[in-house]
Amino acid sequence: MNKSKLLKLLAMFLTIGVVAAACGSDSDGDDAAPATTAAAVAETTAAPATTAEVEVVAAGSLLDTVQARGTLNCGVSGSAVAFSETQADGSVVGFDADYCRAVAAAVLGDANAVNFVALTASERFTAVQTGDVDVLIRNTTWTQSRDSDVGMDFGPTTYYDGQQLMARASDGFTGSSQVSDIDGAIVCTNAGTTTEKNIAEAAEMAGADITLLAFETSDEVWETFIAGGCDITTTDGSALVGRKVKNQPADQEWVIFPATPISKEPLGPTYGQNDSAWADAVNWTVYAMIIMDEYGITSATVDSHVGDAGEVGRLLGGDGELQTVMGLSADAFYQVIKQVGNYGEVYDSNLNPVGLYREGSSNAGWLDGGLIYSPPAR
Ligand SMILES: N[C@@H](CCC(=O)N[C@@H](CS)C(=O)NCC(=O)O)C(=O)O
Repeated sequence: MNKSKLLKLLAMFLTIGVVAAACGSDSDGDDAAPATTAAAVAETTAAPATTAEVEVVAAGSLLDTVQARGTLNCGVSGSAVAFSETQADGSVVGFDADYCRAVAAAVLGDANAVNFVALTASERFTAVQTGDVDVLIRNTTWTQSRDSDVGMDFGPTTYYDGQQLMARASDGFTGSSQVSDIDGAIVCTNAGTTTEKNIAEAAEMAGADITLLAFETSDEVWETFIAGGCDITTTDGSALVGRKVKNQPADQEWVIFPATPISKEPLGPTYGQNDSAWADAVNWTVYAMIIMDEYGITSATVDSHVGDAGEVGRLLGGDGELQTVMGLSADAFYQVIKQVGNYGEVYDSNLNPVGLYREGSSNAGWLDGGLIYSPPAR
């Protein structure tokens, strides 16, 4: 090994040491320390390899690791109604869970090759940093600090959400209530979330003096709210809708407000930063599902579109396909649509049952006035 290579490797190990120390000082899940994977550092520091040096500097993308392992480790909530709910048999169902399956179908050809890892909000980023999960698909909001300081990269937004509040109608709240109306209230939420920070800031700006109780698990939040230990609970609007459907006791009436959410919560997949091949695989899985939604091609009809001309044909593995150059099989996205479905199928099957519909919402396709949009497959 020549001297310059030795110095570069030394620099790589020093960088990893700094990262590890920074991780140790993390006390707040939402402000977790920067994560830099060994692979990413190696990629940025490695000099052109000669044959003799290959084994020393070889460090590939997580894509290679996942394909060699044959299973995708996917971080989810496990208790997010309609997004990721762990069942009695250990399986996980929901919108987020289906995106885990979609990535497994694209990368491994098998939507069932997923090891679901249930994580609380404050555990989630550390699980990515330590490599416990390959991708996190857990009601996670894309924010500036998570994208930079926390060391994550974010894939396409799969659900445009916003934070709202929920209270009992018997306490005088209605769907038109505002944050200024919660003065003196005890508010429950989850630790390590954007929610916790947004409500503290919104209440202060609205001149409402609140007591904020932050719990590690969502179940604790809901048990406390139902028992009357807090007047208000607050989180992503989709979670409030799901919990109202699932947990509202017969003798209580819960109301959600304000009508316009207090924040933007774009939710989608996230993974460790600086691994472009892995990011591309995850991102284009989502984009392929969005494009097939635009064309109205579903799991039931996809077989009759293999061999189509243009974008559809390319995405399904035909002439001009671009999947193999990404390290995927030519039919990777055919497998996604066949085994899991397009964006709309996954949305409707998981979210319509709790009363969340795309029509008229930001989650409609761009041709229908929504924000769901993909770059072209070309
Ligand atoms: N999107 C927010 C909040 C994410 C979050 O953890 N929300 C909790 C509170 S709703 C959750 O998903 N819980 C699962 C549930 O609803 O039980 C973030 O990324 O910080």
